[in-house]
Amino acid sequence: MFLPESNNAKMTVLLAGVGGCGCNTSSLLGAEIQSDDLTIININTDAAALDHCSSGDNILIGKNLTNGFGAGSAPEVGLAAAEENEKQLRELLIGNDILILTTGLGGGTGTGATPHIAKIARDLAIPCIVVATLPFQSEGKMRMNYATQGLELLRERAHALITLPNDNLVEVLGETVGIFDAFKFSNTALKNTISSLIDMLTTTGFINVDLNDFGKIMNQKGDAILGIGHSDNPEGIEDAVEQALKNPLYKNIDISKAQGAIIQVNCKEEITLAEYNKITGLVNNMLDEHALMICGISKKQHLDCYVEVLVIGTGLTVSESTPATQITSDDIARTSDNVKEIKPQIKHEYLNIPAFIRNKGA
Ligand SMILES: Nc1nc2c(ncn2[C@@H]2O[C@H](COP(=O)(O)OP(=O)(O)OP(=O)(O)O)[C@@H](O)[C@H]2O)c(=O)[nH]1
Ligand SMILES: [Mg+2]
Repeated sequence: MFLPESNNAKMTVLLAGVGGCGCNTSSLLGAEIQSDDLTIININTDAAALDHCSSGDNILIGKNLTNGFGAGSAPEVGLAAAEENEKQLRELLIGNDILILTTGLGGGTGTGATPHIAKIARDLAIPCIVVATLPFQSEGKMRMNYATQGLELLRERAHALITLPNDNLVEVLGETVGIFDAFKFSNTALKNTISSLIDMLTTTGFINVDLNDFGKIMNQKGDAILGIGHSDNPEGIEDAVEQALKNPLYKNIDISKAQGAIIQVNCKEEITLAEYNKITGLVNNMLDEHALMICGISKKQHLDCYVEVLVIGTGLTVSESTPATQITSDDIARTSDNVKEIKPQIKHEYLNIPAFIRNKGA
């Protein structure tokens, strides 16, 4: 049960990247967001990969077990590594209102250690949200099997599980996309998703989505998905809602089946009541009449568009093996719009190379 402990209006968030992919994401986020309410840590069994994280605090797990050379694609080694450092991990978690774990499922460290860290959070009654990528089918059956096993454990232990299948990314981008571009795109999508989540949790808006609200929605059983839409002008509000509700990365999922939804509206300048009602009304019309819906709005001067609409749908079933349905060129354009250009924030080119390729010595 997701039961917030804190009485503070603001929440302290601990973001932990686990394994190569996870640390890539946490590192990217650390370079972008500075907030007193946010702590970022990079957790890995791979000492060399940790050395290249440009932000956040590094935690090397399983040093006695792996000598700092990684978990060698074995989730049981990732789990044992987390167990080796359990005391330290527990101490890091204590005192935070919410934990966000980000990882790439399919390898050793992320797949093995992330469910264990989620378990520690559950023992400590700290609400835990996991944002995870699923491997490409082309990475082989074994990686997908590991990922599926990791997902099962995370479904039991995390309060909310947001998955981003890597295969959907390539379909969205087209078959000819370069592998590095596909990963950059996916890392940006991951980063934007988590960054919006953190913003929503740590910024006090006019109508505030607080941890209690968040908890009610997150307690819906099943998977969660998150969609973001933008508009540069008042006329584009409907399109922004549509973008958020029809995120092509989740094309197998019908958001109208969500049992709970959080809608967060961010605006650069004050929007009208009619515009706010239009946004919430459009989402409401899409959902089942029994779905629980919570809305919030914040004014954000740094926003680079007129309005940003964020929708988290919960109580859904994400089928990782369902083949993708056809998507249109409109969907592709929308997704490219959603994912803003990656700014050159990372000092090391090294981090632009996907972790699991780097680990193969590329
Ligand atoms: N989107 C995205 N996915 C990645 C990236 N790096 C790895 N992945 C995915 O994440 C899965 C796990 O890879 P890693 O994160 O390198 O594995 P790990 O958790 O460090 O595990 P070990 O290296 O075996 O200890 C891979 O099978 C890929 O599908 C990345 O930069 N972006
Ligand atoms: Mg690794």
